[in-house]
Amino acid sequence: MAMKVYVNRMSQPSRAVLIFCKVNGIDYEEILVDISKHKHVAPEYKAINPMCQVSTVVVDGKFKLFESQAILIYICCAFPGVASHWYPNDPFQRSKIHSVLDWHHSNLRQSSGDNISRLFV
Ligand SMILES: N[C@@H](CCC(=O)N[C@@H](CS)C(=O)NCC(=O)O)C(=O)O
Repeated sequence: MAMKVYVNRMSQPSRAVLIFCKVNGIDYEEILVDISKHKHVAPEYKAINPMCQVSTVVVDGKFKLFESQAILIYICCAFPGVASHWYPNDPFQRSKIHSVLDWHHSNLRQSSGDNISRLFV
């Protein structure tokens, strides 16, 4: 069963997950969460992501994961086809990846905002 990827392409974290899947040949099913129609706050979506944000992945209908960076790391670890340079085993190299991911979240993401639903009010 392909991993279900709940996204909205207006969202940078969504695009990061989608692009990473495409670049690495991951088999996935893209499911649009239509924020313009407030689908991200619908009970069905809230059941898989209580934060009501995109992106989220669901694997085998059971494993649910939100937060794009956690998803990217999960994909690196769970899919053997992902080249090791994306998430090296070496703790020194890996810590550099975490450092950049944390920096991105605390800096670039901060200024880009996380509430795109305001565009539709
Ligand atoms: N830290 C989260 C941020 C996710 C996020 O900010 N998603 C935004 C879109 S970019 C969202 O779903 N916003 C819902 C809303 O606009 O109410 C992640 O990296 O996955």
